[in-house]
Amino acid sequence: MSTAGQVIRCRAAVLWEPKKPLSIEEVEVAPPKALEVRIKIVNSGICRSDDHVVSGTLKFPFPVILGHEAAGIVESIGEGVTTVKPGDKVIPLFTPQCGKCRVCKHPEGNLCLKNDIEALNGVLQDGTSRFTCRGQAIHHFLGTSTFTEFTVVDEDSVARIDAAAPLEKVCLIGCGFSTGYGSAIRVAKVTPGSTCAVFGLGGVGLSVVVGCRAAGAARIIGVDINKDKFAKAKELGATECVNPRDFEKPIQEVLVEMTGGGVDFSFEVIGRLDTMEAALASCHMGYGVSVVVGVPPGAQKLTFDPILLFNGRTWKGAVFGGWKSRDSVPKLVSDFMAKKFPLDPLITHVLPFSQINEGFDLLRAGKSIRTVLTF
Ligand code: CND
Ligand code: ZN
Ligand code: ZN
Repeated sequence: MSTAGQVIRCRAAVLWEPKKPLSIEEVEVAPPKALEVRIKIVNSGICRSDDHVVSGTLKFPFPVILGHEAAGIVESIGEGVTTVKPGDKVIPLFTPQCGKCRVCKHPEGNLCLKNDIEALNGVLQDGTSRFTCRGQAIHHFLGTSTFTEFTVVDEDSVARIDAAAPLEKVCLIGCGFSTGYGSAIRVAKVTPGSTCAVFGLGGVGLSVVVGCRAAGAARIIGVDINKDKFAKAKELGATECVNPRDFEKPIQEVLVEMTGGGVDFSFEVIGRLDTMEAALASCHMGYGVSVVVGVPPGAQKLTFDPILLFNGRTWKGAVFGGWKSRDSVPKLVSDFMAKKFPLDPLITHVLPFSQINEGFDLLRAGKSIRTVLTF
């Protein structure tokens, strides 16, 4: 029986307040309004950005349904929706692409002005929520909210993908893989023969490694305080790995020595101020480029020596690997299916949705790269 036009009651993981476990609750999901799409989530990965909200590092309104790295099937569409239809396989997009704003029209920009990444209001574009639980409205997360059996997103926050795509794998294209890979090939524009340093070898950092290798980097140096991450980094293309805790001197000095002056490209894929500065200082003067990929901890400011920039280094950053989301996600899915890059090595755990808190614990303990939840 069709559920279109009706409120759906289903399970969702609600975070009522920071620093608490997620709570699996029965929620009501309202039908999509005009230019909105209701999606049945099939698989969702757990990304560190979700945990940043749980830990309080990323300030967000509560209660909220987190999750922003998923794949699913369209259940129903609101009035005026033309780009997806019920039954389509889709990936929700935490960076929308309206196609009309100044950023969308700029050839390089991807942070569409319809995004909720800057304001963190926790609502859809019309300013309201489609979720309620125990009589209370629940916030959306970055226009996606994928830790739920059903979600509602704006039409410009969803991409239709190949009907043959394996959702349990391509869900990583919704965030981790695309963010890392794009940071290397689109944002830094890594060049053949270059030397790269990747700070943080989680799901996103390892995807930066994959991107550096695809771009033809000759040396890719992985940097992590958890040496258990090194084997996988090497499998994916890192030529060497270093643990800052093995050295007396700051890691930037180690990298400058290892590379005879500094790397061509560095990436901070952790979300810490000290490693952002270390990554910048690891770049060669005159031309080095450093990319901030890790989410900056809320309400903290950086002080650093501007001579680092004056001497010709470039410091930049981007969300979602700089990809224009609706244009790029279907192509990335096709590229995966054409075996242009792997996703399997990033998936270390698969758990039923009901064990979502276990998935978060694995991430916090440094034991998982990506846990994929099955609904
Ligand atoms: P994950 O936690 O899996 O990886 C981080 C890695 O950093 C781990 O392997 C840690 O051991 C390592 N680490 C921690 N502290 C240090 C340190 N001081 N020095 C060296 N290594 C350290 O996280 P993830 O890969 O899922 O995400 C990484 C970051 O990317 C995180 O901040 C997340 O919020 C962010 C991100 C950004 C975007 C975007 O659009 N730019 C999208 N999603 C996630
Ligand atoms: Zn993410
Ligand atoms: Zn736009």
